Amino acid sequence: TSVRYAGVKRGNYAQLSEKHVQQFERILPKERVLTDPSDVQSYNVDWLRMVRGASQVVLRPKTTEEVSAILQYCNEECLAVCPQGGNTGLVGGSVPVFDEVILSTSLMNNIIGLDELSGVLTCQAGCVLENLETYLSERGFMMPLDLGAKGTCQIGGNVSTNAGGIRLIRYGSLQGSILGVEAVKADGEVIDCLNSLKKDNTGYHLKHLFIGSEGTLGIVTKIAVHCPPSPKAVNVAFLGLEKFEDVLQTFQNARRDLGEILSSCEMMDRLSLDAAVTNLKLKQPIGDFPFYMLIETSGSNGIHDEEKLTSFLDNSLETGVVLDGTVASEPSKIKMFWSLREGVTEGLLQDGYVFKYDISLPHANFYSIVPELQARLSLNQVKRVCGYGHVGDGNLHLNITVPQYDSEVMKIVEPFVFEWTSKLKGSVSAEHGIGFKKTQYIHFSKSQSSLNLMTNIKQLMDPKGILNPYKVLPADH
Ligand code: FAD
Ligand code: 2HG
Ligand code: ZN
Repeated sequence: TSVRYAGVKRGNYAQLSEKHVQQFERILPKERVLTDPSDVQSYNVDWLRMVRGASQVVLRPKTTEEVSAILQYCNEECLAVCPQGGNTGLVGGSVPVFDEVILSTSLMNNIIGLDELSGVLTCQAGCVLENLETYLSERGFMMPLDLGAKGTCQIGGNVSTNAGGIRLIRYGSLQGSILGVEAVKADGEVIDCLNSLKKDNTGYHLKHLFIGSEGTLGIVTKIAVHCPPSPKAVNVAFLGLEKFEDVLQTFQNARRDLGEILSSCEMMDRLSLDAAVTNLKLKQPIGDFPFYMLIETSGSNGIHDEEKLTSFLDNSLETGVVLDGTVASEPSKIKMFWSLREGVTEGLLQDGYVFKYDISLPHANFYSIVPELQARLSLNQVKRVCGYGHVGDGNLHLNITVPQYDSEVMKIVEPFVFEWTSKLKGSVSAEHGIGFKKTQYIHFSKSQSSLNLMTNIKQLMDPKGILNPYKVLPADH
């Protein structure tokens, strides 16, 4: 009964009993302890509907104190806990593997405040990213990150996965923008690193233990994030290109010609765009091309930005590096362009089963794995082999779709993709994390000594291993 996934065994944790539920109902009001299977079900399944847990209870705290009391009790009782934010994670980290208690942060959605002088926003971990964006835009600010899941993902989930997305090229990784974190350790102790200072070198930078550790070292309860002012002008160019070398050339030109106003540089191949256009019935803004790019500029002076963008586009078209293009400046058209890029993930899901890889590669080798895999896989085996992603940041999303899961395809693709990535000194997880699905591949991107240190840190912070077990660290560690 204890083996649900090949090779993964249930740890020696306590089984949930009536006594535990009663104690949870002392810590939280009854209606925030979900035990009815029909209420619990959706929390057990991930966004991709590819992994499924068997938890019997969902806890919905509203405060740090409640999270602390829950963890203290779970630690005493040796009950495993799976932290869950918006449940949009793509590596199976946000749902239980067996019967872990689910701790959902959805009701921890208070915005604490915005310091309009420094641009620092402080809020609880369960705030939905898009709601923060709306709150900020009403006050002349914006979030330094944006991703397709913004309507559902929560800032605590973003911090815990160190989410990347489409603005990273301009505003950098969350490791830079998150100034402070409050988190609860496995034993219930509240770690207050909720600084809102840009500069603070007083000892170890402990917030980084929680940024990107996917709920294995603590539960993030509050964050302070440094927010840039809203741009006065935004333009998005949607471009069609002949070959990948032209994509790279255009990226270089954009960096040089657009300089500080470049705020996004994304690419999609034809099959990726087709997943959004055909499967989601979206309108394609330009004709068919082997490659597409979205280039966004944001700045403080519209005339200046347009001048730069026009000269960049004129150049690109004159030299033939870009074959066709269209520019949007009105919010509705900008949104329409982005919905094509952001719809790819959902579009691909409609093909059937998706083999999903999120890899960092040197720019020169960014796309070559896509034609390589297209050659290795025949079209009767798969529906689609496509690549898209954050080309400006060297992050490729390689996706292979099949009508249903196929072990023959799997054998061709894995470990090939990981070996290819490792040989090029890339990363086997650029932004989605390791979660449950990638633990056995972490060594392709982490040395043995690094893995040992990770294990030591885990042991120190969560000696009973109750926080998000079976995730991030490989089973033999
Ligand atoms: P969840 O999925 O609920 O959890 C993710 C992980 O964090 C889990 O391991 C969970 O246990 C842990 N966790 C969640 N909240 C907490 C907390 N408060 N404390 C401790 N641990 C916690 N990701 C990118 O990086 N870039 C993208 O561009 C991007 N685009 C996406 C587009 C779509 C359409 C979808 C579906 C996903 C996309 N993702 C992307 C992946 C996902 O949205 C991000 O990983 C996001 O940050 C997850 O946030 P969440 O609130 O949904 O977290
Ligand atoms: C994106 O950039 C997300 O759209 C999802 O990171 C990538 O689904 C994917 O492969
Ligand atoms: Zn991405």
